[in-house]
Amino acid sequence: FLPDPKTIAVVGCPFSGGQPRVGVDKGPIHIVEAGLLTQLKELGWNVQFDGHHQFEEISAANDPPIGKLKNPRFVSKVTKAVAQVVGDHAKKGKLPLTIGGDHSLAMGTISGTLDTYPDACVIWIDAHADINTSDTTDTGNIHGMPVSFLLGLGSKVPEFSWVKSSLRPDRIVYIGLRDVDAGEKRILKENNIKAFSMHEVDKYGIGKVVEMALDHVTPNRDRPIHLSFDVDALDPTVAPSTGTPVRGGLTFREGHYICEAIYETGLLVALDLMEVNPSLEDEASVKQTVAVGCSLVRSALGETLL
Ligand code: 4U7
Ligand code: MN
Ligand code: MN
Ligand code: MN
Repeated sequence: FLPDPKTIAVVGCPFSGGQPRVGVDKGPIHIVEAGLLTQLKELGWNVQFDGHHQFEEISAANDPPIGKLKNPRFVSKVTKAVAQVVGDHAKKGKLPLTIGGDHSLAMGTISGTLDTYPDACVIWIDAHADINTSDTTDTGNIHGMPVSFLLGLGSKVPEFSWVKSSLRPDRIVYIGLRDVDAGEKRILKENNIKAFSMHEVDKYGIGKVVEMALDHVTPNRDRPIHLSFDVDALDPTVAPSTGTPVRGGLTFREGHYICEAIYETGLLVALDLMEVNPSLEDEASVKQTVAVGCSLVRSALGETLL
């Protein structure tokens, strides 16, 4: 889908308004400082980086909850702007790489992708399903809800009416799930959404799981793929510095295998790397998590072992 010469447009999103823990906004800054842009150039890509995304803060005082949703105006404003930026890059034939920041940003990135490629499919790598609706959420944290907005589920929240809610439930697939709320389990079942939890990863192995996931969303291997990777999909021993760690996650290799296999399809049109929080855990853990984030991205963009 991408014209030559191939260009990555890096969108750094220092945003944490979709969840309560400070520091996830520093994720993109650390990842870029670790040398990701040079590493991608070494893989043969043109790399465009216009600086980290700038946005005006809306203070909590001016942003009271709407229903249960926390910071709704701030999240809506930032993710809407990100949708515009990602969509503009994609329409110019570039591959947007969005570095978060919290996962509410995917409401924006995937809206931008769907605006450009209406038949795109989504591969969502995460410990969590992020499919709570404005009705089912217990926490009110919008990083746990982007998928429901993209599918158009739950009570409508006018603030988010701009979100592309045209994603079909059979065009998204999950890998890595292990902490799914009761309400989310119901939503997944009711909508027949395909999910490979850690149970299926253990049972079939990651190679078979990725093949089955691709068979589900793009049986003929012809649909554009948006890969949204939450670093908390990895086991906390591999990626400790993240806001909602859950034990029993993907190994280093399983995470990289997913990225490598998706690159090999030649169908990848957009990539998110989310939820790296450099203010959590000790310095060595931060370094490790940032380095793993960079190497996942390199794998998704063509780095091979041989
Ligand atoms: B992440 C949670 F309740 N389900 O809704 C919620 F467990 O982007 C967690 O995947 C959401 O890190 C995690 O708040 C969002 C909770
Ligand atoms: Mn998660
Ligand atoms: Mn997530
Ligand atoms: Mn998280």
